[in-house]
Amino acid sequence: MKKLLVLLMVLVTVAGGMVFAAGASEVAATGSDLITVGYSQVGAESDWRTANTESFKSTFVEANGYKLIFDDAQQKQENQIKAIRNFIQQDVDYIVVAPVVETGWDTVLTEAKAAGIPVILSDRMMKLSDDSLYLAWVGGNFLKEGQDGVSWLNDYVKKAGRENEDLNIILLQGTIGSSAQVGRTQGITEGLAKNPRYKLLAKQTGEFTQAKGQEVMESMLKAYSDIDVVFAENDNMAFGAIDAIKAVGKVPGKDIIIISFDAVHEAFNKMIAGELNCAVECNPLHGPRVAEIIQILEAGGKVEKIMYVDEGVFDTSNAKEVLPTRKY
Ligand code: GYE
Repeated sequence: MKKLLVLLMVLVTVAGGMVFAAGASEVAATGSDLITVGYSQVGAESDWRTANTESFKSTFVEANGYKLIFDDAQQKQENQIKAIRNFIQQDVDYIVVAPVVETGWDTVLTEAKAAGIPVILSDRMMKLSDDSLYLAWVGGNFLKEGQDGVSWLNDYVKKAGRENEDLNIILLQGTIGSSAQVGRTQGITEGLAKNPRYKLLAKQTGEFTQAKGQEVMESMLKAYSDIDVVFAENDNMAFGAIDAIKAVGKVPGKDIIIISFDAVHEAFNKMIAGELNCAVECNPLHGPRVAEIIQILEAGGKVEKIMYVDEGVFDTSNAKEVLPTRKY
């Protein structure tokens, strides 16, 4: 029999600025006492997603007192709904969901509630008719990320002395209806609208994938001859856009300014190479954060309903020095 000593302070602050309230307790973990967690993952569409999956798989291991049932929904909501129903059938202790889109979850979460299984949301948010259908959410502040991207552009324009220039802008969006897309698009478009010099030529989804990002950028380059700035709602779409820009003989990072979101390892390499100008951070390492929530609940404690992770902004000026410290 193995005992896991879990010491929880009255107030524990964990990385990312989340604050929990809890009491001190001891959780016994034996073969049969493992906490079973079903994780419904969106898919494997990006480097961010791969890092997120790895974070859950390396956290929810037997040595830490867990049995993880992992399901990859391949970016399809119907697969996620099936997975959640499966978790309910298997009577897991906790259901964790990274929802592909915001809407359409009321029925299945009502089923989880009726079965008495707590639901924790991670990464993207849901829009529900009844917020008691989930216990807590932890993830990035997508609206703020979008705003931060525009602030970076504002600073760049000032420093480069381009204030009196009209700038033609393209927005490559993520999966339409996902809270990462909704928040970032809102932050970006509202921010751009404040400056009459910014002309948003077009916005279109690249589904958060490199291949689609490249394809959409190719068609944008055909439709518009004078693109100055590209916002890509994740790094992988920016990588695709970089390839498309090179293919028409333009220099990414110089002829066309590129701003992306996530700040994965490869984004730093691209910033060091001068091909990507700015990467707004979105931290995918939610495994330990969700585990912390579960441990507090197991100890009879309470957690905040909404927990945002602190995130930064990186660009070509600091990429080289920051890269060695990056964990994803
Ligand atoms: O930006 C993207 C991924 O939901 C924050 O999903 C996440 C987004 C992330 O595919 O790379």
